[in-house]
Amino acid sequence: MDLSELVRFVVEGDADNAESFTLEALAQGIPAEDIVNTGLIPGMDIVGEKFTSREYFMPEMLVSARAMKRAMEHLRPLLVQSDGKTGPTAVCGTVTGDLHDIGISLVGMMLEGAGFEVIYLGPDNTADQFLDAMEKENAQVLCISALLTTTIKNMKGVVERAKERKIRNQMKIYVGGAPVTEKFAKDIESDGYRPDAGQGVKMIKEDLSLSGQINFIKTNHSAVQ
Ligand code: B12
Repeated sequence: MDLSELVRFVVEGDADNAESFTLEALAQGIPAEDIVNTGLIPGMDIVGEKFTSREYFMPEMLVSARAMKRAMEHLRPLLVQSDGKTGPTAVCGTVTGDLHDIGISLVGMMLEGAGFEVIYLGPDNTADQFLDAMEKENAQVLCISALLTTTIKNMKGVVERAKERKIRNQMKIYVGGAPVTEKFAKDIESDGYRPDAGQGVKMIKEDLSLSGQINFIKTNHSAVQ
């Protein structure tokens, strides 16, 4: 099957065809990861380019996002299939002001697939919302995402707030999203960055096995307001 057709369906915001193509591709044995990486994501990249060149506006971006999400519903069960072992817990979401939740939901799915317990907070979370969830769930890993140059600064706020609440050393904080760079991730003192969900999950797994998954949040630490 030619996945460039799926690219076109996403670009055109044709959710019905994106969905039926995805089902057909799965039936033909094309791996879910390939459908995401070769069909859906390149489609969204073209949508972004069209937005930049003012050929597309918000409504077009939105219908394309819906088409991608419709296809993702069928890929989710495959991406989250794991060996059933209960692994570490990860909290995932986008930072304050950022509604772009497709990428971070993919990160969450792939973490689940790697055996993590995932608490998915969705879009637009304050630092305290993230950190409250980390404490409530005794989570070890925090994955935060931002797609806007105006919202990536809120990632620094999450790291700083974890320090203020004196829980920074009890968790790993990973960052991602199109405007994020390796340098930015270092500057804000996060634990790491990767440009895509697959590489991100690999990094997190390697990191946790190196640090032995010990010493993370274990008590209900009260927040310093
Ligand atoms: C779809 C979309 C929207 C949808 C979002 C729907 C949704 N529910 O997500 C809607 C229509 C709501 C939207 C709104 C806006 N958008 Co918009 N949007 C996009 C678009 C086309 C695709 C984003 C996407 O889903 N990509 C596919 C996913 C899978 O990729 P991803 O998020 O990058 O995630 C991957 C990696 O980055 C990584 N990753 C992501 N997070 C993390 C976290 C960790 C820890 C790790 C390890 C990895 C990781 O893994 C993912 C998978 O491999 C992009 C263009 C683009 N190419 O990115 C513009 C884009 C991001 N949007 C843009 C803009 C300007 C806006 C608006 C401000 C427009 C407006 N005038 O109002 C608003 C802002 C709304 C808000 N407050 O957030 C600009 C941002 C420019 C900038 N430099 O800041 C872009 C780049 C378009 C452009 N070319 O100008 N948008």
